[in-house]
Amino acid sequence: MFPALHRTPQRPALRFGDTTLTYGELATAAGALVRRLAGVRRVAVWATPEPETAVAVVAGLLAGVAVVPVNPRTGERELTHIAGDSAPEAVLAAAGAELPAGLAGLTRLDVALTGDAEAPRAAVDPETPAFVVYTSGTTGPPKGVVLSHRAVTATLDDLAEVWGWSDADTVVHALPLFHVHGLILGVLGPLRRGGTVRHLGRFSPEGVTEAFADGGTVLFGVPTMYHRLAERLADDPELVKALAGARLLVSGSAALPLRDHRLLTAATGRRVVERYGMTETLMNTSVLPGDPDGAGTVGVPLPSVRARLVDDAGSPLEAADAETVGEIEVRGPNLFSGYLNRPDATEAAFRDGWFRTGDMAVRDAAGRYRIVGRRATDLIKSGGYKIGAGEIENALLEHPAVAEAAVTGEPDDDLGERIVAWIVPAGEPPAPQELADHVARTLAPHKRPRAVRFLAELPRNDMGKVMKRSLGG
Ligand code: MLC
Ligand code: AMP
Repeated sequence: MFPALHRTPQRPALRFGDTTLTYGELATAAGALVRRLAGVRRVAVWATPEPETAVAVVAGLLAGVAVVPVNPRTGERELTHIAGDSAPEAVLAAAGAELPAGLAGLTRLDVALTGDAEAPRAAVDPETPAFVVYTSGTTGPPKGVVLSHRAVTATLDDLAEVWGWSDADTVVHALPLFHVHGLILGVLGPLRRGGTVRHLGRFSPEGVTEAFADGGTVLFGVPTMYHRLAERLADDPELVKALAGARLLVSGSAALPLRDHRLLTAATGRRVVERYGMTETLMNTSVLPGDPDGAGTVGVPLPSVRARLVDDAGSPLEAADAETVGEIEVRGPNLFSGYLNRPDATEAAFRDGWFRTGDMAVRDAAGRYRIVGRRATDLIKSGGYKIGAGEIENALLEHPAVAEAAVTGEPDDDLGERIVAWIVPAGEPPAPQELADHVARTLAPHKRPRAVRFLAELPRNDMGKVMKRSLGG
């Protein structure tokens, strides 16, 4: 997975704030943990935006132990579910990190940034699970997506080919390290190439400017981040200079609106390259850098990925007219191995060996896909996070002041979509902030409603089903 650990020990691998680790230092720090992981099958990683997370994940992969990255802000209920479902034998966390009660039963292994052990050189079987990453569905608690070493290396090598990604690149980002985008693309990607990761800790236009003034070459971000950069360009010549000097600007996890594409290109002369992926599939398509007509599309399938559009009956649509809408289905070595403990859900996700993404798209004559919507209205993309309406509704219904709840996503310039809770109160309406805090505490802060609207009753059809479209969802 990481040839540079042994090949170029002097080169910088990780830079988080003032902390830098070379490949040699990463190898010895991870090597020390590998020894302690003997006999472990699955390990949770307390995924703070710190170098310890990268060391812990590298150690897990070298040891052939499946890593379950945990959002350190996960609320009680979600954490109980993740820990119970994935049943890790141990948790890796930076020394001194305070862990919540939900992880208290696990053996704790402290991660240090120094060590004295050689990293193992033996190859891990490609079908070995590398990760279990939790992702929301329309209903129920999040599902654990099992990703093999094969899927991870296939996707990273495809991206390297298409983007000309090499050991000369320093990838700058501020993405969370418990999802595919920030962890697999943003940390493992540079490490597989032998280049450098520069993590900003938290996103800010100033941080981006500084990182590019100091050797950054590639920027990864979700559309919310690019939107915030776009809004700043008119008054910030240093930011313009930083982005204009980047080798590659990549956006993904949600659609980057054309308006932001245009603002960024007009100010910097650079085109933002969009790629399209999913936790279950890793990366499927990318705009080719240099394609002058790629904005507004997610580009073409990656070299080892096959993609198609199908109609409602599952029949392939051959049209390349940029008009005929179908669901995207994909197959290739990038695909996950299944949902953990959910053979039913795994089976339902495939049709004849093709993975059904749920994303609706058109294809143009050049083979580029343009996403036009989603099959499920109950999935919300906010800030690049996928969030199921059902899990938020269930959490809201547990609040004593809530009699009925429905959750929708509304367009939002900054977040893409914002979560709106429609509430029939049980008596005196609660303060909106109280409901937001309740969801943040139970599930996670990014799942909290950004607006709460009170109703006397929810609009329902004859079957009693809430008509979300009449709520605007
Ligand atoms: C706010 N906070 C609360 C709270 N309200 N905490 C507890 N209770 C409450 N009620 C805290 C937050 O934790 C956070 O803390 C701060 O307040 C601000 O939070 P926020 O308002 O949610 O941040 P926001 O501005 O909305 O964040 C925007 C963002 C973020 C872009 C930075 O959405 C983000 O990082 N998105 C990336 C998502 C991502 O990586 N998706 C990839 C999925 S993989 P503090 O301390 O931070 O201030 C995938 C596949 C693919 O999709 O294709 O890539
Ligand atoms: P997740 O399940 O969090 O991995 O999110 C995957 C979903 O994000 C996909 O099914 C798409 O709906 C969406 N997505 C990812 N990248 C893009 C993109 N570039 N444009 C539009 N949607 C995207």
